[in-house]
Amino acid sequence: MGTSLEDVDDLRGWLALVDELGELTVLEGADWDLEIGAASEVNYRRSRPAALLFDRVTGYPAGARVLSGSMSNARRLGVTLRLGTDLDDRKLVQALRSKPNEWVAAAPRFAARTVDTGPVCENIDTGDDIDLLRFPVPRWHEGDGGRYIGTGCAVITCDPATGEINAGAYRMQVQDEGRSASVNIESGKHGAMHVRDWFAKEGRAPVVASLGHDPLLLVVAGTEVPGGVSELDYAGAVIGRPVDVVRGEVTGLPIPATAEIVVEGWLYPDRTRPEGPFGEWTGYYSGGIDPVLTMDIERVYHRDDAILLGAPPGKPPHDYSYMRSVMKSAMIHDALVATGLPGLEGVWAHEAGGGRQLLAVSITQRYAGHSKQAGMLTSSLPAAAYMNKLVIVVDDDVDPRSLDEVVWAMCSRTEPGHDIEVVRRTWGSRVDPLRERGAPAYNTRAVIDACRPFERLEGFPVVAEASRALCDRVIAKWPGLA
Ligand SMILES: Cc1cc2nc3c(=O)[nH]c(=O)nc-3n(C[C@H](O)[C@H](O)[C@H](O)COP(=O)(O)O)c2cc1C
Ligand SMILES: [Mn+2]
Repeated sequence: MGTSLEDVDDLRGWLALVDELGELTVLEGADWDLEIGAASEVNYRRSRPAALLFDRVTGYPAGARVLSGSMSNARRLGVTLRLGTDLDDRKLVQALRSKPNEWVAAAPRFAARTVDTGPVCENIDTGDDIDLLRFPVPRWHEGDGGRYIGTGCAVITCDPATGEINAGAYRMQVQDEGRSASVNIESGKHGAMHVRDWFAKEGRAPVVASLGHDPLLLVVAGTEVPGGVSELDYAGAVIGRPVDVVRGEVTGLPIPATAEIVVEGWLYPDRTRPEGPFGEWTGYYSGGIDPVLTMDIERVYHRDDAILLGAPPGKPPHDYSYMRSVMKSAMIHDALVATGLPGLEGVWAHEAGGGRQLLAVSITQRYAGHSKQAGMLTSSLPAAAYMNKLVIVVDDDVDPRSLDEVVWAMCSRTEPGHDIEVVRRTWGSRVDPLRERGAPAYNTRAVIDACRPFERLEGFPVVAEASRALCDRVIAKWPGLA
């Protein structure tokens, strides 16, 4: 006993603390083929999902493990963000207020620090020894086209001109019987721009991918940290000390020194493999099978008894939808504040929309047009633009986190004839179930003004619910009521 937040500097320290908090369940004897995935799904649909650590996976030695459900509640997400060991939903959201902007500002002071070696170097495989299937890589969903080693991963690239480092979670499917892995980077993502620039400059792109690590690395790689900020430095700002990295033997790219499993190699423009289908965060096998860039792997670094970090998406709620909702809500809130928009009260990125498609924003209206401005801004922010579908702007008496309240406001305050703005040919995705096969990845979105008309704020019908004072009076009279 006695692990504290300050002691957590890798996945093992994280697991020790989470175990002490009673938040970890170990499951033995699961098959990598579908059973790990289905058990994970059953788990995160419970009201109090645990973190699940799979050991003694069928056909694999004890110690070769897979973790899922790492951040599917407030307590474990709070631990991961080093914000506290006993946070609930409300306290976590409060503790996160203005943190994303602070972390962006602090990142340069916590730049990743190069060290000579680390636990990730305990084993380094090269040449014919490279075999990704030495790890118990799950086939997560019944309709998946293969085994995905990269779900909770961090794909590290650099800008060939500036050297700036990026880390993004881009799914990776095992290819060539374990010799290689495809890296599915959607266009417009920071990693995609690095790879494109390297192809133009040198004909190949250096890549490192961490496949098991402190779940904080998944948070920063898997959410929209602003461009120009290295996710590794941002993670340092979250922890309050720099992340230690060793330099890759082949590419020189930074490798988190305490990572569990890391692959290093190159992408080439003409080296692709058929990829997918995969059960996506939209809730569908929506990507189909497409050729995707596949890594030529030259090194596999792994700790003894390595742990793979899984984060399988699917129909929400899914493995990381809670994490995404909380983080996106905080990041979009901070990004809106940074635009100078007045009167912002709250933002919520709903899990039902995978944390992207359905955003609710509450404001105190200050002028005619304010509510539509808030909606249009939100929908276009770099923190929110990718695959957004609906932004619903509500007044400050409506809780943006409550779907019931948001829908009630929409039903009663939206005049569809002039309060729904449709914006076409916006930033969509290959995984959009509405996209026609082969069509470019645009989508269409709507900004819904569910605020009372500004010119009628005074005269608008009064909401029919008991006042706080009246409620307090009856509760004082019959305390058992509340
Ligand atoms: C578990 C997980 C899997 C993801 N898979 C992909 C993916 O396959 N392709 C992709 O482009 N984005 C994927 N994302 C979203 C990106 O990680 C996210 O947009 C992130 O901001 C990308 O980093 P970047 O902003 O530095 O490009 C995934 C996110 C998570 C959390
Ligand atoms: Mn980035």
